[in-house]
Amino acid sequence: MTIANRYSQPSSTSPFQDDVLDGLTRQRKALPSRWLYDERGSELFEAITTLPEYYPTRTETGILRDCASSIASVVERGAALVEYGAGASTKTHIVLDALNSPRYYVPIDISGDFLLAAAKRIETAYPALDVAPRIADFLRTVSLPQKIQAVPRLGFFPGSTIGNLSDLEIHTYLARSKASLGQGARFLLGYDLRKAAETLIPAYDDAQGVTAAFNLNILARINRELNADFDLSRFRHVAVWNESQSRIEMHLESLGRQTVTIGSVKVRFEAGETIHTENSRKFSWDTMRRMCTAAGWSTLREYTDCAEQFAVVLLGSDDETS
Ligand code: AVI
Repeated sequence: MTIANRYSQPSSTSPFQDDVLDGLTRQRKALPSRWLYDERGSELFEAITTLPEYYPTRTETGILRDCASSIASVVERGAALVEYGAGASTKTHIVLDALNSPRYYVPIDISGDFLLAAAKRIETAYPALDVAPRIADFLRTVSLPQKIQAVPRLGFFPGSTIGNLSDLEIHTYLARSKASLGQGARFLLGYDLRKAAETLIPAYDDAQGVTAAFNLNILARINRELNADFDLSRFRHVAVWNESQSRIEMHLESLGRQTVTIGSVKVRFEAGETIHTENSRKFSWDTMRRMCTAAGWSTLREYTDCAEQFAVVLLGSDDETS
């Protein structure tokens, strides 16, 4: 057995294992948030979206309902909707229902089973639509079906998932999606706005403990998939508002000094030491406008709810105006 440090990692065999061993042997322990979403994590996230404290999902859905016809009015008839994420949610239906005879639906997701099941549901609900799912990590370059280049294209990235990305990831994603959607494309982006910590903290640390279970589930996943022995009762979920970075951070705090074994590696925790598991960034209108502009998109329309909690923006090519 070895006590792990950044330079003594055994050769590992999967991206998950690489990330876990790398992240837990850093001085400030951290895990990439994408590993929160195994089957159980995805179920728990679905449950989070219906919590009374978690305003983003219902607020964005309300904005899309209210603004669907305005959005549809700037997308030509017979368009392709390209959704980044598995889709088939209420939000997808709102946009598809509002568009004028949409022709193609291209959902993109890394999780093949989830994607294909979601695509099937859309195919059943919209028999006239040509559904062409792409199994891919949309943070990398995705090749879109050639046939959609002949029709108007609308990219769709709802859910404020953009807030889970770093500046560099956002820039790369927005620039790549612009290049692959092609000239004249439109893009519909949902992101969360800055607001008081009194609203944000309960949204990420709810009374029923669903977000805590979602966060702690990553330790259960490490136990199961990497032969580890995390005692989940010796960690607690913490949500912190980081004002200077404008983000909610999720952490798992060690409730005492302890050593955890992951495969053949031992990892030590001091009491109070945390594993940083997720950033959820909250943007000002200006910050997001700047990021979109830097990636070659112009802001055509901006929509929000009456409490200005959440934003949906419609982007176009930088040489367009509405
Ligand atoms: C998926 N993502 C947009 C969620 C968020 O709000 O950042 C993930 C989440 N984490 C805790 N609650 C929800």
